[in-house]
Amino acid sequence: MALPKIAVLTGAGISAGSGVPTFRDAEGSLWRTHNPQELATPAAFARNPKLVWEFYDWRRQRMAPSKPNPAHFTLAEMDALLPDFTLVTQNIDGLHPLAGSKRVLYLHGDIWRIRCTFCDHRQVNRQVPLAPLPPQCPECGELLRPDIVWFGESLDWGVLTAAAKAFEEADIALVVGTSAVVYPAAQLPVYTRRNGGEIIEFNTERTALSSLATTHLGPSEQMLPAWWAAFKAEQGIGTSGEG
Ligand code: BJW
Ligand code: ZN
Repeated sequence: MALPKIAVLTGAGISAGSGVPTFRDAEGSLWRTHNPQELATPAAFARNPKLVWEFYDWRRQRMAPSKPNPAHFTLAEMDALLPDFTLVTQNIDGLHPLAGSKRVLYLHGDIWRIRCTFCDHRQVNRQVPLAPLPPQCPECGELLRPDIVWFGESLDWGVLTAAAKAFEEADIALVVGTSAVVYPAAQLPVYTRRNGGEIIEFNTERTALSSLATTHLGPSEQMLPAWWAAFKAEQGIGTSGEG
């Protein structure tokens, strides 16, 4: 029997166990204290690039010491062992590659990448804190911006298409640590369900997708490794004499 095809959508909750704050759930999560309309939109950046950069520089400083947790490492192992596996993340924190995931589709970009608002200049930049703010393009002198997707901006079309295809074809969609309120990301697991596949949700709370899920499991740093161990045993992955 061929192994089931698995597609995974991760959100901020998978990194909660690594100390990275989420956006919407708990008291003190980011959007409770910071108005996204003032900080995570192209209009906000046009109005006050220094303020927006200070917000992202502060978040980079908070994220820099974070380490992947067992949920990130589990997904890296799945990437290595499963022939038909796609990891799609909304996260910009860089913890999936740090855990060893090789094939990752980044829907909302990467906070450790910076790009020019005018020319094609792009750079990987891990400097914390970043100075001076706002940074300027070394090639044309215009403003640099975080290489992330703000509200009202389009996602990369190639990335989104590849993600949609993976979820359409998947037998199992794992939905890990996302409130599933931001589109188009939240739509992806719906494709799996529509095509007869199942959704397994890992979240500490119920979400907009819970009613479509066949199974709901708790905190991802505990329950994802547990689910994967059971799945491997059931499928005979990693046992001697496997075919
Ligand atoms: C745990 C846990 C533990 C805790 N274990 N779990 C259709 C309908 C309505 C609106 C729209 C629509 N289509 C488009 C829109 C507009 C908009 C949108 O979706 N708005 C909604 C808010 C309504 N979408 C867009 O603008 C997108 N662009 C777009 O569609 O382009 C086309 C277009 C162009 C022009 C006009 C219209 C359309 C772009 C969206 C970009 C999102 N960007 C952000 C910011 C990135 C940069 C930054 O970080 O600053 O991405 S927003 C923010 O939310 C971030 C996240 O990736 C994203 C998703 O959040 P996530 O990951 O789900 O986090 P939380 O905090 O919400 O949830 C955490 C969960 O974890 C909770 O459920 C906890 O319970 C759980 N949890 N601990 C497991 N231990
Ligand atoms: Zn430039």
